[in-house]
Amino acid sequence: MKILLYSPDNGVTRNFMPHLWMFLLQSLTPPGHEVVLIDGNAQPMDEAGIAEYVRENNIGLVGIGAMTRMIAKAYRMADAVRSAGVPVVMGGPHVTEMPDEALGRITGRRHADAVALGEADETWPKIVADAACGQLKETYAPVDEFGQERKPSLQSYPAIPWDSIDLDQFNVVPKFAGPMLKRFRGGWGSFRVIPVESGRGCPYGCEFCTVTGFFGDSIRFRTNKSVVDELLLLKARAKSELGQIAVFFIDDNFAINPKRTKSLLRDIIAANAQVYWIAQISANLLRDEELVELIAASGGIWIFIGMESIDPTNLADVNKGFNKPGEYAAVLQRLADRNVFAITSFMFGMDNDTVGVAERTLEQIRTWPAGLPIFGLITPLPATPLYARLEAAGRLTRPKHWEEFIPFAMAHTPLKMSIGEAHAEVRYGWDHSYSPEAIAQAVRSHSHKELGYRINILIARLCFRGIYFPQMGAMAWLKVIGENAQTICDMVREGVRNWFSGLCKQSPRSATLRTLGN
Ligand code: B12
Ligand code: SF4
Repeated sequence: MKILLYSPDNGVTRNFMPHLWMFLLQSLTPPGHEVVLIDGNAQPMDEAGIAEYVRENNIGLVGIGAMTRMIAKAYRMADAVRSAGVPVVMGGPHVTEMPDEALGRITGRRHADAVALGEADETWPKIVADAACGQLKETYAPVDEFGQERKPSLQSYPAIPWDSIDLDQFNVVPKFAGPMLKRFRGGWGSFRVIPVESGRGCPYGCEFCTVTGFFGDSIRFRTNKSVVDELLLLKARAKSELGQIAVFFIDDNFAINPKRTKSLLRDIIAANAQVYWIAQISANLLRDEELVELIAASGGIWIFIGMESIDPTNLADVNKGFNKPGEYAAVLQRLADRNVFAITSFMFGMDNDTVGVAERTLEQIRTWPAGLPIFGLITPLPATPLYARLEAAGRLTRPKHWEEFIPFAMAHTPLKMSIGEAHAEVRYGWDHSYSPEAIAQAVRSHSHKELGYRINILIARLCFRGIYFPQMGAMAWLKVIGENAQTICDMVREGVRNWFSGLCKQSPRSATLRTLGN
């Protein structure tokens, strides 16, 4: 049987990396079946397009996975596939929380023939076998023989064949520039961000987050060896293609067990498996100097930190009191001292937020080493404690906000400001962090560092700007480049000057211009 795994886009931003579940399920598919992957972010497709694709390619089963914000598109695509006579199985966080919606038990509008609840590592082979003999069941749940939920162990994690998977659709280097860039400093003919997981689960239970409910508070890890082998495979592929890869460790909290994280990072260094990597780590765990040293030495370049708010009352309200705003500056300085930078994520519209929260937050941010601040709105995702609290209080204004996804729009009324005011705060945060002046200032603030680090900050800021300001397509990019021409030209001039004067001495970690460990 030929199986298509499809991940929808959200129509607003392009993900900079593919979703891991597709590669994982592909690797877990029993022999005898062919699996093709399409990520809507890389290969935009509409309903007619997917129907035509499944017909022309003789697809026998389509698997669709989606987060809540992509679910409306996922359902439309599923409807189109089913109209073409091909069965659909859906999985992922949204349908796990709302299986009846996908199966049409509430509205009568059915979108999926089957849903895979929770982690599907162990149920996927069964789903494929049932589909192959035309006996798909409605629901597949990861349970043991007594009907108790079973979380898959990651000890026997499958080897994802990164050396042979077709990754063309995930290369962010434009086709025309590839051949030329292959010869540039260790090879930049391709650049891909690849998702890798080293563990699952987070026990912290923040009120707005689905992770503790979905993956559970039991934390599971892969063996160090299997992670190291995966990095070596990826590194070898990038080298053979004269390209680059960066790895996003998608663990919810990569350092949730600092002892284990340190041992993994030591093993990565010992095996010369360093690649540039990004991970999510909560601020409280970054107090540990040794951990931060190892992060830098093993290739860590960006750490995503869910700061959420600079107001301890807000943090306590959402059960994230372990975040201490008073220590944010020290944590970020500790990282920046080792040339590791932070993606700092904030949510506005929290219960103690009042008008002016964005400027108050920016005042703090301006005192920190410049990184990548991002701003969103607190969103009640289905099955979270936050959703239940707001529903009980009658505060949900769009209880089924996912039926009509609107980016950066509240789905409930904040307590101390209006919905419109919360939206304006988010806009203020983005406007004042991603204007050409703000980008130039962020780059300048690192002028004591090598050029490579500043190029890293510049490119990252230009890309992240697109999370809020629509930036899809060549024209949008040309406009952004034009607006930031001064900063870009300054850096090009400096690079050319350095090159001519032979002063371009790069440290082993110089951010964007060298290949790690080659
Ligand atoms: C990496 C990540 C990202 C990456 C990008 C996603 C990517 N390309 O991988 C970035 C940082 C960009 C990101 C952004 C966002 N994310 Co995010 N992200 C994650 C994270 C940490 C890991 C995802 C992952 O790969 N997990 C590992 C894989 C193996 O698990 P999985 O995807 O769930 O797949 C398993 C099962 O669900 C199932 N399955 C999944 N799909 C399918 C499909 C089929 C057919 C089947 C059978 C089974 C199946 O099988 C898999 C194996 O067991 C998750 C949390 C988490 N731990 O999952 C949050 C998470 C998915 N993100 C979340 C959110 C809310 C967001 C944002 C909206 C945040 C924001 N406010 O901006 C944005 C939206 C981005 C967008 N595209 O529009 C939520 C989604 C909740 C929900 N109900 O939708 C999660 C769960 C975290 C949370 N806080 O609750 N995210
Ligand atoms: S620390 Fe992060 S992953 Fe863990 S529950 Fe809180 S928001 Fe979710």
